[in-house]
Amino acid sequence: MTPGSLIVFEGAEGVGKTTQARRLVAALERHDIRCEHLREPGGTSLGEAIRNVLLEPSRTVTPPAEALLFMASRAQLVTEKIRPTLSAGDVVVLDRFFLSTYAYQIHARGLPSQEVQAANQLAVGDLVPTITVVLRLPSNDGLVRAGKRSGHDYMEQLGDDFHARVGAAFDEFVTPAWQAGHAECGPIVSVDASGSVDEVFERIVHALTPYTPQLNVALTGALEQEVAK
Ligand code: T5A
Repeated sequence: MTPGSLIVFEGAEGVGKTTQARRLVAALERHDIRCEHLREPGGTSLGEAIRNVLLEPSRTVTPPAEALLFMASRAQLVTEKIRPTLSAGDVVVLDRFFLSTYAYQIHARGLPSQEVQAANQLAVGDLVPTITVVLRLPSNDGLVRAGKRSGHDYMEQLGDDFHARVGAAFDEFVTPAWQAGHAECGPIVSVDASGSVDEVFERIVHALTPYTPQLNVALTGALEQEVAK
């Protein structure tokens, strides 16, 4: 077991993961808790190069190659950034992790689950998130939020059926039955991502507190600051 905490944000496109991850990091840092905010794919020099290949709108990469590129980015990130940060007792706030692979490559692309999970295990070893927060919105609402920014990247333009399968996968991952069969994922909580950024943040803090006792003073302080605004 590593001494730090690994808090993962997951969910479909545009549900507000990055916005809330930044918010959480800022709240923890205000209480002198050292945090590293990382993203997948990316977060290392190799990972960012892979991200550029994967998200380039006109790219041609086969589904198995796509899965292995996500895994290569992950393996590098785990070794180069996540494990050292956790070993130092610090917090990693991670924008997407292997639940995204389960949703996009296994459920939506239809790649064989055992092979993909085995490759994922090669990338992460015995690393299990402290807690994964799945932000949930109807899939089109997230795509609309994401599309307002600057057009769609490769994965975002894959069509309604693909994104409906992604959304259905995340709906399944938050159920107790699914989690009982996937100990490698650690605990997963579902948070309603509708409403304002402040409202969603408050729900996230409440969802985190049972799993992050060492951060609760900071999290309670963040909520008090919210009320005082
Ligand atoms: N992928 C990834 C795989 O297929 N397999 C894998 O194993 C992994 C790891 C990564 C892509 O790769 C795929 C999944 C993805 O398709 P990405 O850009 O990292 O791409 O992930 P996205 O989900 O596409 O990231 P987005 O930035 O689009 O979405 P976020 O982070 O969920 O949303 P965020 O915070 O950027 O917000 C989107 C917009 O909504 C606004 C924000 O200001 C922003 O403009 N917003 C709100 N608006 C109203 N109310 C709120 N409460 C709002 N919160 C945020």
